[in-house]
Amino acid sequence: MTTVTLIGAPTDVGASVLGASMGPDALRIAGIARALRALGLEVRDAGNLPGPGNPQALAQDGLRHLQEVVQWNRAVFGATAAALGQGRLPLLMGGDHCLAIGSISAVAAHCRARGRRLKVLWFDAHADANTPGTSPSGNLHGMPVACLMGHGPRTLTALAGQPALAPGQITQIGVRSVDAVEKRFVAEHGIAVHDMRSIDEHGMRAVMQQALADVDADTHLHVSFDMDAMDPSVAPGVGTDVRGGLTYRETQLCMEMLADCGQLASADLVELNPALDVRNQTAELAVDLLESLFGKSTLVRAR
Ligand code: NNH
Ligand code: MN
Ligand code: MN
Ligand code: MN
Repeated sequence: MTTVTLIGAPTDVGASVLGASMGPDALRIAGIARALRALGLEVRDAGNLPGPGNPQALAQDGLRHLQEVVQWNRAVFGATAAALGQGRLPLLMGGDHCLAIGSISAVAAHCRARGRRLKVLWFDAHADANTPGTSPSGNLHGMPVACLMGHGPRTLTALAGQPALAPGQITQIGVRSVDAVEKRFVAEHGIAVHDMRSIDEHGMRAVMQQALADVDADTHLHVSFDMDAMDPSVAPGVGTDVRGGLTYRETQLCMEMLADCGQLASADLVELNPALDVRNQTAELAVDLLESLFGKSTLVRAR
């Protein structure tokens, strides 16, 4: 049986807009634990990690709140490693997307120690591949992909001792906003990006088949889900919305295909911003998607 540990990381220190710090409680209020238990999973809510407040300071050397981001990511790294060490599936409830540096670094170290292949599926409107030198904002939630590949401040790139990911280990889905210089990083590293145009042209089924083509029985699959991947008409509770995003059904199909592949072993649900939401609908949507990700299906499925 899959056992899940919910890890709350209530912070927005990596973002420009305040409010993602309320994400974990919005997910709890939307019934995340109850919904997963109803699917037969054993769920433990580890509560919220402690960490520093948001100093709302200006960028220094191209980075905002580096110290605070490092502290939060050390906490996330520790909690993620602990859950994995207990044979449980860590589900990080963010918080902004800078926290994926900590969760995925822990996952990478875990996989390295066990000789397992790691594959990350990154759902996002953004590529999150800025570096301190290219970021227009200095916000670290725009840099986790570069950091995980070894480009960024050492305190973040070396969380797991060495870069967590090679470019071939990550596939991005839903991208539609990439900064000018960030585009070069994506191209030069050959990151697999299924942007919205590619989803329009090929359809989500084909895109997901391609994204999962190299996932086998030895693969640890990590899903990092930024709620702004979805269209703002269905997911208004995010800090940096970009029109033209994933529809409800496109996203559900992704989750259903991920459940069918059977290799999910860790996940992040980030960038949910209750301060900008309408009646908690984006949190409820997130719970809906997580149910599908963890195997809820309309009909009995022949596997
Ligand atoms: N690319 C912009 C930046 O680096 C925006 C990033 N915002 C996100 N990323 N929400 O997922 O600041
Ligand atoms: Mn993101
Ligand atoms: Mn984003
Ligand atoms: Mn490189």
